[in-house]
Amino acid sequence: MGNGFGVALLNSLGGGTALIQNNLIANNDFMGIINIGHPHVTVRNNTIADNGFIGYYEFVGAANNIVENNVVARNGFGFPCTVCTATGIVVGPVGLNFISFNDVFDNAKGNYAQNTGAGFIPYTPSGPGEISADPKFRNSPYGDYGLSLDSPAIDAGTNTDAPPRDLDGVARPQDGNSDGVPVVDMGAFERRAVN
Ligand SMILES: [Ca+2]
Repeated sequence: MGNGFGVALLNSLGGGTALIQNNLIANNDFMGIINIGHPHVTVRNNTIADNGFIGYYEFVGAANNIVENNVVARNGFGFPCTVCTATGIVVGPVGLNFISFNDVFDNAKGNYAQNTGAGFIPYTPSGPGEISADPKFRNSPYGDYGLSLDSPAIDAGTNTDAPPRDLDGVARPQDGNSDGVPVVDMGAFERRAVN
């Protein structure tokens, strides 16, 4: 937190893969996650919020990436960008990604776009489960990005491939909405079941 970038992937893994999960990436001056040139990256169960510029940004060569179970909220209020049409999730020129089960909300310039290299164009994520609703962090001004009891991100992710514990070590999934079915929450923090 409080850096220029949260996570930067700069084409250093060659043909390998990368996994970014269970991170709180907040209040950085610039991008939350910047991915220049990496295919086969998985971005899962991160809370990416209140960063000055774009929450998740891809550029040339980045494709076939999985972006799921994240909260991407309130990014882009600290950096002027007249050509940007989104500051939530911006995919690269190829745009072949698997984007599903994210809460992408209230990003300054818009939630989704594709950067073709020549400019930003509209982008609609392919996957199911995308929502755009206030994630209702418990107390984000004081750094608490856990979910309030009435957060729409609770039990709204996918259990498939979700990490077995959250950033605080809480076991996933928990039945956070008391409907009898434990489902993973979006973001880095899993709300404990009441009972
Ligand atoms: Ca849950």
